[in-house]
Amino acid sequence: MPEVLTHVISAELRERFASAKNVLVLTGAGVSAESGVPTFRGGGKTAVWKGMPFDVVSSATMVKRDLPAVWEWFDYRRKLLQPLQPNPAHLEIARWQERFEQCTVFTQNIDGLHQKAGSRDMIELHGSIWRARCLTCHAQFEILPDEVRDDTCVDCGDRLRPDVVLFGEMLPPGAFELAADRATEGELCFVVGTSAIVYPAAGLPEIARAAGAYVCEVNPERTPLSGICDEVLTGKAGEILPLLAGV
Ligand code: BJW
Repeated sequence: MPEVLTHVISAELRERFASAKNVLVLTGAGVSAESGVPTFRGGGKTAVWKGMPFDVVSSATMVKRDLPAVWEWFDYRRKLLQPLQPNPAHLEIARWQERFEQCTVFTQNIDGLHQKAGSRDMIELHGSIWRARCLTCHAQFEILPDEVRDDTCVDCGDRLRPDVVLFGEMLPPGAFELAADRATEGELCFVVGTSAIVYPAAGLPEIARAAGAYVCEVNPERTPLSGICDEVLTGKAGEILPLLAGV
């Protein structure tokens, strides 16, 4: 027998969604879980690499100590990501960008699946696994699927590293400032598939709420942000977000 969906979207959220002009969406690893991308803190292949917890291998210290090991870890993950496709949650968010006057998507994800679903003008808070960056001149280079990536910068000759924000590193210059500005402008803020423990990204819904946005969390589990949300929709993003399509 097919599973009966019991998610209840309140009349208030329906009304706000129907009339909204400026919508914010903060996404995390959970939005890609139904596409087959492991989350960080729910177990799976992203949590440990060759015996090292991800916050050790994905760290600024490791880039200094052993850059080839960092590349090996990111090359491995890019290969796993390459065939994966956006799921109904990514597709619904991309449709919101067509529907609303302004819909800003802040993502902590580096997998590129929002863009594959058609999202545009993303604020990529933690960078992209599909780019490399020069250690010295910071020039950025796209890494195409199936491409043998370069190790050195064609501009200055120094070594390249993944263009991803690792633990202990600052976000890309201006990214958080832009995100925080946008967060103050939204009427409705969705927080989708993030454990909301990594800052400063997890601070964006708090900024939005303080500025008057109605904040709605979509997650199978409660998070430290659940308590400040106006509405918590408990379940998978790929099942819940499409329920708003007809609103
Ligand atoms: C579903 C689902 C489905 C499952 N549908 N949902 C204050 C105190 C202490 C430390 C700090 C602090 N402020 C800042 C820091 C340091 C640190 C930090 O926040 N640490 C905390 C852990 C405490 N922050 C930083 O280092 C940041 N930089 C910074 O602050 O610079 C200034 C500074 C410099 C030096 C020192 C101190 C400050 C940068 C953070 C960059 C994070 N980078 C990573 C790794 C990227 C590289 C890689 O991929 O390897 O980014 S960490 C990892 O966590 C990744 C993610 O983007 C990020 C967030 O995780 P996310 O997306 O929330 O995933 P999960 O797995 O945690 O959660 C998945 C959720 O989905 C769960 O809730 C599930 O229930 C749910 N779910 N299926 C919907 N179908």
